[in-house]
Amino acid sequence: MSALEKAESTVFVASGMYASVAMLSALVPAGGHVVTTTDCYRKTRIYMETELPKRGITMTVIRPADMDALQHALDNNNVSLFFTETPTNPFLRCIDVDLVSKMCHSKGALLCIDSTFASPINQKALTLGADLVIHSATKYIAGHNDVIGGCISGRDELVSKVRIYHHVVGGVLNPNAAYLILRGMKTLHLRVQCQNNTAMRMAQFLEEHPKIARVYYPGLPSHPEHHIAKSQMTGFGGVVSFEVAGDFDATRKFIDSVKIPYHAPSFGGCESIIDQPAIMSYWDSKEQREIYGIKDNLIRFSIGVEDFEDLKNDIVQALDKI
Ligand SMILES: *Cc1c(COP(=O)(O)O)cnc(C)c1O
Ligand SMILES: *[C@@H]1O[C@H](CO)[C@@H](O)[C@H](O)[C@H]1NC(C)=O
Ligand SMILES: CC(=O)N[C@H]1CO[C@H](CO)[C@@H](O)[C@@H]1O
Repeated sequence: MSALEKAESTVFVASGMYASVAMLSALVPAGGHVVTTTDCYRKTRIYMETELPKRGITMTVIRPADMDALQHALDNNNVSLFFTETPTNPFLRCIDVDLVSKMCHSKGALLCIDSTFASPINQKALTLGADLVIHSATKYIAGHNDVIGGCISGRDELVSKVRIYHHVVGGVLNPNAAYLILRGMKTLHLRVQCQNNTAMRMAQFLEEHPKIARVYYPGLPSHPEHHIAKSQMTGFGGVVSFEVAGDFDATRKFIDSVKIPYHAPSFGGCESIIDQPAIMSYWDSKEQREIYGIKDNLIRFSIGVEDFEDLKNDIVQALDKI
């Protein structure tokens, strides 16, 4: 992992979520201030909103492209850390890592990138200026939808602080998970290359389809941060989000009609996975859906290693049903 991310040091832990928690616990002092973005893995945001205040840590949440808001937060607070995904979940927004690292460093703040959506094959955030990179190894790294794990990479001085916290608290990766991750990583470059290619073709195909209202994929020129993605990524990954031209029920019918992808809330594995966030990861909170722009017709499609034509034909027959 250190070789892939060009890091001095890496610590593997029990899950991606725990990697974030351990990093925040070890590196953000009581009374510190953190900045994060609106579009992100929901549990990370819930953790930051509900747990960090207990240690007197305050937070600014910015829109992914709002660099003025980041500068404002840095100018008006003693910011310890900017923690963001790029690409983000579920809209695949991209943050200019080189730019934000310079902004953070000039104010003495650390930059931690959750690079799970990119995988270390498509993006090496440390070489772009980040201080730390986090992955949910549950996704591309292990790549088989059968194991949970996470890791944190960066300079030894920073990763050591996380390791010391981790050795006290637990959250240890179990040996079988470690074995499955090592085994999965042998094909990481092959899987991601295939997923890059199939997802790009799928995004282009969906964007042209009359029953699709909108496609979110950083490889498409229509994506708001396509220029950033092109400059800092070598591929755009396997997740394509899109909105079906229809209401909640049409979208549910579409999801129920696809035959190849599993219905589940993860991504990055060999099997394609499809999910309707309105009734899965965001089912419990209509208010949150509205705040974060999660519409009833939004679909998150994680492309596996199946043949493009098989997946396309499956999508076509499911769209024909609505
Ligand atoms: C899945 C995910 C996590 C959490 O990882 P787990 O391994 O499921 O705990 C954190 N960040 C992102 C971006 C994720 O996709
Ligand atoms: C900012 O916070 C750091 C700890 O993260 C602390 O060492 C430093 O003294 C603080 N600076 C100011 C100006 O309060
Ligand atoms: C690193 C990598 O495998 N990148 C590939 C991702 O997919 C695109 C095609 O869409 C290739 O051009 C990249 O080489």
